Amino acid sequence: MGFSTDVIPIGLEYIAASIETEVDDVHIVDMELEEQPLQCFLDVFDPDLIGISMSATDHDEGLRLAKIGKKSGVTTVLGGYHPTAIPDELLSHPQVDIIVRGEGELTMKELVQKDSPEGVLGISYKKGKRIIHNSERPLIRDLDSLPFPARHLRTHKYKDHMNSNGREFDVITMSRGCWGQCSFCCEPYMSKGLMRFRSPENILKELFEIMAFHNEKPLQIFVTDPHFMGDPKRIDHLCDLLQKHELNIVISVMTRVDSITRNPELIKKMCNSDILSYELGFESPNQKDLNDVKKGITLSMQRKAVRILRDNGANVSGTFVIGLPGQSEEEIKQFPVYAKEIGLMNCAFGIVTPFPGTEFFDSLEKDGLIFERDWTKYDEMHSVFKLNPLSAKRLEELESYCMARFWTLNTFLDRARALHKNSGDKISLKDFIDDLIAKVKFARNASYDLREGELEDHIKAVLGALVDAETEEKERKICIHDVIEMSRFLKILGPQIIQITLRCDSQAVSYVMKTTSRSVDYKKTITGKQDKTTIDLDIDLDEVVGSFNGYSAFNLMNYVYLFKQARNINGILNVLRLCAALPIDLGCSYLKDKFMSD
Ligand code: B12
Repeated sequence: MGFSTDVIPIGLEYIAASIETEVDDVHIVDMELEEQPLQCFLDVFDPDLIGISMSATDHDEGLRLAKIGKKSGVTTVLGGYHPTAIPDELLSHPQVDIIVRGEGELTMKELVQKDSPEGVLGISYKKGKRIIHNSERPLIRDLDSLPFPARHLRTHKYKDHMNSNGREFDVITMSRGCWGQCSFCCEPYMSKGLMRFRSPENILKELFEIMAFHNEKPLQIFVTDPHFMGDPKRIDHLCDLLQKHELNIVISVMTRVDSITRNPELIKKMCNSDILSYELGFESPNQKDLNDVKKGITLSMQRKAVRILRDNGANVSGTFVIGLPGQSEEEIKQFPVYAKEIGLMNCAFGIVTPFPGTEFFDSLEKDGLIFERDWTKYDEMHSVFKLNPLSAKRLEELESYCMARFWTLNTFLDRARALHKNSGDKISLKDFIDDLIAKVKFARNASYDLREGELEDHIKAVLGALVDAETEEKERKICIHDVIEMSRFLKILGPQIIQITLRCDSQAVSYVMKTTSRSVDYKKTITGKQDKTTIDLDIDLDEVVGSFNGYSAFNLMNYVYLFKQARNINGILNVLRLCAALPIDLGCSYLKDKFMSD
């Protein structure tokens, strides 16, 4: 998910805020985005201590940074979910001095005050050759007592790459912990099932501070709480405050399915208070899986939750985990079918990952099933434990399959229709294409980075999924012109049969659309290509995914050899019509790109 949004280091900002008054100087260096090497910052700031925030995937990188720090004689401290789970393993590395287990604010403050780890609760450290684990620090009960995150120390502008809604982006933490006991989640060991809540007044105060930080510009704020609706009464009061102050902020949250089904009236109020995007953990369409992972929800709750959210005009996203013990290929292929059937508008499928410290890890470890010890592979995109009868490679391909089978053209249309239901307006062609391109960019960047060396097999799984989806979606086809405002587009384009072919090696899948000057008569997805067309575009996926120039350089149309592919003068005229028909700014930039580069 780090490919879809810049990750704002809010944990470090909390820690910086809590020690700011105790030390001469504190800086936050975001090594995800920074172009300078760490050594430059060590040379300039000359720190006594560096603290490194780590998840499992940061294991190697965190140790690399600690090594650089240690070489400069700096005390190194690691914190976050991963170090909390495996303090002994990390302390076995000579470059690591101290681990902060659990929440860091009070522990770090006491550490810098005392200038020694001895007796500081929540710390593990080395004394000679021995590793000492101090007792646990109780969880922070009064979250209102914490200073707000030190946003003023930011040196980057963070963006949500999936939303081009023109709003600036930020994150906020309104509660901590989750009382769920899902066996694969890190929260049970991090928060011991204890939820803590900030008061709505304290949250509002921070929202005002965030608005001032962004110079009162319209904002989109993501709430980091794993279970936003843990205390519905407080949320109800927060909604009163949000409505009273009419802040220009749209809010995205993560919560549990059962909190939605238990509080349908509150959902209505939340949506009316601009809490509009909801991410829910669905995990599986099989009750047995839900029971096995102690999810504590039922399939009918899943369905009901989606309906409540859609009825209130919310954007509803779901996450699923594939590869739980006992799942077969055929079962996994049904995950995206179910996700579409219950009406999810956004969906991600991850490979179930036994993070150390979780109950799931312990049970697989006991049975000797974990074969991968490279923690950087613990990213929910790689298979790390034995799963009969599926191979690790096939499971990883199935992850791509599920994503592709969910994200069909029909899904984009359904989500556009649902999001515009309340206003009654159709979505503009430009907004529709922007949404589509954002998702294609995300898929491309994530695949290029994480599926290196195996891209071809993944692309083939994707092409297979698109054709399988066609069969299953036949009954619930949505008319493009009913959802997208395209009367001008169709008038200029006129009657055409457009074929867009995606190919990899000898495998090809084509989208075929027949238009008149007023409607899109049909759209279908076929294996291979059909002969009778007026506009024929070929996209070589290997070429698209393989040429990587960073986030911004990707322009889908660079790879569509529109004009080169036109077979005769009529073909060229039809392509010209297509470019002219596209929304003015899109059409112009495509044409400009083509003529400038050819
Ligand atoms: C919000 C969230 C996200 C957001 C982040 C939004 C943002 N900040 O901009 C998004 C959706 C982008 C995201 C993405 C991912 N996430 Co996430 N995410 C979370 C979540 C729900 C809350 C984390 C949070 O912000 N907490 C609030 C802040 C204040 O707390 P904090 O960061 O933990 O910091 C505190 C302590 O940890 C500690 N601390 C942290 N760092 C340091 C450093 C030092 C020096 C010290 C002393 C202390 C310390 O002190 C801080 C203050 O108390 C957790 C937990 C959960 N239940 O799901 C998962 C979680 C952290 N994510 C996880 C994962 C796997 C991912 C992804 C890999 C998912 C994916 N497959 O793409 C990506 C990774 C992205 C990346 N490049 O890092 C795992 C990590 C597991 C692990 N052991 O490593 C978690 C634990 C979920 C889980 N499976 O249980 N995530």
